Amino acid sequence: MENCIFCKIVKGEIPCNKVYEDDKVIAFNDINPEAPVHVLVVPKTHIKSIMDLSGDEHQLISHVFKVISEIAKDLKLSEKGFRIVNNIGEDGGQTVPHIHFHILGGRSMQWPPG
Ligand code: D5M
Repeated sequence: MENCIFCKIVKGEIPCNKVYEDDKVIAFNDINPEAPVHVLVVPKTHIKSIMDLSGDEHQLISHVFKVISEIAKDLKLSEKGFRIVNNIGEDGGQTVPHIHFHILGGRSMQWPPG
C-alpha cells in the first residue's frame, strides 16, 4: 500500500530498529515506547485489521502469536509476564491502519487500560 508507513518499513524504505523478521512478519521497536519493552509485530501483507482477514490469512495470525512467544522468550519477558495489544479502528485507538500487535513488557501493567 503506497502511503502506509508499515508497508514502507517492510520494504526497507523507512528505517526501523528490527528485532525479528521472516517471510511473513517483521518486528521492530515502537518509535514511542509505552514500556521498557515495546515491540510491534507486523504482518508483511497490508491488511487493515483483524476485521479484514480472509481465507488463509487467519493462519497468519496464528504465526504472529508464535513469533510473539519467541520474541518474549528472547527478551526474557516470559517469567514475569507481558501484554499483547491489538488496537482496532478509531475507538480501539488504532493510529496506523496496517494490522500490528504490540508487545509491552518490562514493567507491571495496569488494568483497565485507558
Ligand atoms: O499503534 C501504532 C504504533 O506505531 C504507535 O505506538 C507508534 C508506532 N509507530 C508509528 N510510526 C512508527 C515508526 N516509523 N517506527 C516505529 N513505530 C512507529 P496503534 O495501535 O495503531 O496506535
